[in-house]
Amino acid sequence: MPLALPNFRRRRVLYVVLSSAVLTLFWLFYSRSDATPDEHTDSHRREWPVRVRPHAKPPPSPPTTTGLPSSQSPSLSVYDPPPINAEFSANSTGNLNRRANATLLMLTRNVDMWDALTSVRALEDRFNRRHHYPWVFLNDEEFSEEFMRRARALLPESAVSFGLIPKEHWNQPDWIDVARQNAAMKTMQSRNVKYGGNLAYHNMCRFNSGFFFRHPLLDEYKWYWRVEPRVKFHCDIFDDPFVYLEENDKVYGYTMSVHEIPATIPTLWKTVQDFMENYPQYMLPKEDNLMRFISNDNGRTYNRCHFWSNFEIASLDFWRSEAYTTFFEYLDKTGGFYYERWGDAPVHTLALALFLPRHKIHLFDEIGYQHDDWSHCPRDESVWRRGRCLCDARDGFDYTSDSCRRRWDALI
Ligand SMILES: Nc1nc2c(ncn2[C@@H]2O[C@H](COP(=O)(O)OP(=O)(O)OP(=O)(O)O)[C@@H](O)[C@H]2O)c(=O)[nH]1
Ligand SMILES: [Mg+2]
Repeated sequence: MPLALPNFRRRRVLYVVLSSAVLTLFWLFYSRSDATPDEHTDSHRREWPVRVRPHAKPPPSPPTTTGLPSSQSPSLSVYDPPPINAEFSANSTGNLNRRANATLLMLTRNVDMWDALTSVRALEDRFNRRHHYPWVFLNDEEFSEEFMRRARALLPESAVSFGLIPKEHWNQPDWIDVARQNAAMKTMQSRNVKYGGNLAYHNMCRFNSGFFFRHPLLDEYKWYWRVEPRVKFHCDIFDDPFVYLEENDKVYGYTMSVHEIPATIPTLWKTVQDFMENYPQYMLPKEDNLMRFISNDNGRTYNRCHFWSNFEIASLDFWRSEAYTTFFEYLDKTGGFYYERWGDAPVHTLALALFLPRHKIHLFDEIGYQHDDWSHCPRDESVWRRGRCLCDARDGFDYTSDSCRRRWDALI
C-alpha cells in the first residue's frame, strides 16, 4: 500500500531516515579506523599474538640510578629498576656495557633435556637476556642432536657450546679397588644413604670436585655460574653478579648453605685434618679463615656446613690454583669419592673455608633461588619488590634447622 501521509509527516520521516543514515555512516567510518584487522575478519576468533595498538604517547621512562631517563643514560636500559641500598646492588655499577669473562655452566644428561631447558629459560628471563653471557653444557656422553637444537633455539643471542667430558675425568681412576668400591656402595644402599649405591652420582661428585674447571671449553673463562636442571630463579637479577664479585675482589658466591648427610662423609674431616698438617703453607691462620663456619669446636670436628653447590658463581682460578688442586688430589687419593660418597659441596666448602678469608665469599641474598623443594627468597621487602620476586620468604629454607644460614650471619 503506498504511503499516504500528510506532507509535514512525510518530511519528518525523511528527516529521521536521513539522520539515521548519516549516523550509521559515521559509526562505520570510525569503528573501522579504530579496530585491528583481526577484529574485522572475525570478532570471535582472535589471532595470537593479539596486536596491541601503540600508546598515543610513550609511557614515561622508569627512574634510573643516574636520575636520567633511560633514553639519556647510555649504561642503563629500560629493564633497570629503581636503585636500592643493598650491598650487592649498591656496589654494582648497573652498567650493562661492563662484562666479566664469564660463562653459564650446566652439567647435564640428554634425558634431562626438558629440566635443563627449564633452568636455561628461567635464568635467561631473569638475568641473561640483558647480558647474553655464553652457555657451556657438559655431558659424560655426546649431546643428542635434539638437545643441541633445542638449546640453541632457546638461546639465539648467546654463544652456546656443548662439551664431552673426557673418560679420565669422569670414570673412577684405575687405582680404585673396584671390589671395595662395590661393597661400600652396596652397604650405603642398604643403609639408604642418598645416592650411595649410584655409581654415576659418585663420578659426578668427583668430577664437580676436581675436574669441571679443567674442561677445555672453560679454558677461556675466569668466572662461571653453575646451573642445574630444574631449578628456579624467583627474582629479576638486575645487577651483574660476575662483575660484582670481580669489582669487589671476591672469589665465591652462593645462596644457600646446608648440613651434609653424616653417612656420606665418615672420614672426610680426618682426611682434611691430615692435609692441613701436611700442607700448612696453604692454610690461612684460624683467626682469618672461615673455620668458625665449618666447625663449632675450633676445628676438632666438622659441623657439616657447606655452601650448596648446585648454585655457585665463582672464580675458576680458585679451583685451578696450586692450593686447591693439591687439596683435591690429596682427598682423591684416599678413594673417599667411591668408598664413601663425598659430595662436591663439602669438598668445595672445606677448601674455601680453609684457604680464604670471610670477605672473599659472598652470599647473594638478592638472588631468589630454588633447588628441589628448598628455596631461598629475599626477606627484605624492598629487595623483594625490586626483584619482582615470586616467592615467599616465610616458606624459605634459610632459617630452618637444616640450614647453616644463622652460622653465616653470626660471622658478619
Ligand atoms: N652428564 C651427567 N650429568 C649428571 C649425572 N648425574 C648428575 N648429573 C648432573 O650433576 C648435577 C647434580 O646432579 P643431581 O642429580 O641434581 O644431584 P643433586 O643436586 O645432589 O641431587 P638432587 O636433589 O636429586 O637434585 C646436575 O647438574 C646433574 O644434571 C650423570 O650421570 N651424567
Ligand atoms: Mg640437583
